[in-house]
Amino acid sequence: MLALITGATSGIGKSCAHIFARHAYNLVVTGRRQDRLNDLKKELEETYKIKVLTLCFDVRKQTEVDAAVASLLDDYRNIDVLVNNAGLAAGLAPIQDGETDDWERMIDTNVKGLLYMTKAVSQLMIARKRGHIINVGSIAGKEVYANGNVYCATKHAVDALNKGMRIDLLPHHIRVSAVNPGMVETEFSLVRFHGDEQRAKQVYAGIQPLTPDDIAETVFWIASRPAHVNINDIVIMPAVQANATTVLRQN
Ligand code: NDP
Ligand code: 8X3
Repeated sequence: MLALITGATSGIGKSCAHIFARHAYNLVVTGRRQDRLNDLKKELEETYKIKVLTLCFDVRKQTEVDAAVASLLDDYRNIDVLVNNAGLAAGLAPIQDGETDDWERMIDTNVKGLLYMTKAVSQLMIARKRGHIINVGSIAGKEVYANGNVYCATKHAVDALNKGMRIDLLPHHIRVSAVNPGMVETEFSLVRFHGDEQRAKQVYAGIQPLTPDDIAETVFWIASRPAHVNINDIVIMPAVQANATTVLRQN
């Protein structure tokens, strides 16, 4: 079995790579940081005795996405599971003050990048009449919170695309699922706050957030259901988070 995981250099994607490898999947792992991809390949191949191919590209650039997928040879074209995970939030500001560069990064990565990956990989899946696409959405795709405007919009788009893909790919025997997490401690907040470590730390102060492994286990569980079962959509939250904005903190 073979899984392609986008955004495997950190956080949820990296944890997904570990859990699929532990279950004897061979992997294609992607991201923009080749050094991290190299380290991950070495670690996974040594630990789990599987095969790992790294593809370093930016999901925002369709030519890079298409070239990366076209470069897959032989068995690496037989992708059983695509985890559309690469994504980010950039900024947390009222709409009138938002940085347009942040907006473009989020829209280009979370929506257009996911679309480019899906188009390229689903064509390989269609040829084999099998496959499973698992989209990493967010609680921000189910609810809108103050200052989350554009990030929430991109994740609402992922929610809609998850539903649309499931309809369009049904005749081709391709399953489509989504995992929508609440707060997970990764590099997410560091990226959102443009490298401000203090501000990123505050997001998780006084709570036990989800771990990337919590999400990866859910992704793998979805991928490992029997062939006649599809998990459409899961929302997974820390026990101390009731919805996007209601969080029980201990001071
Ligand atoms: P991280 O910042 O830890 O990981 C993000 C990953 O996405 C990295 O591997 C990064 O790789 C990759 N990535 C970002 N932009 C690009 C790009 N343009 N091209 C290719 N790869 C890219 O965050 P998380 O693990 O938390 O985020 C993973 C997903 O989970 C995202 O879609 C996020 O929206 C979602 N999510 C996160 C939550 C959280 O609280 N952490 C909650 C709900 C959803 P590189 O920089 O090497 O390119
Ligand atoms: C990440 C979780 O609550 O910051 O998608 O939107 S949240």
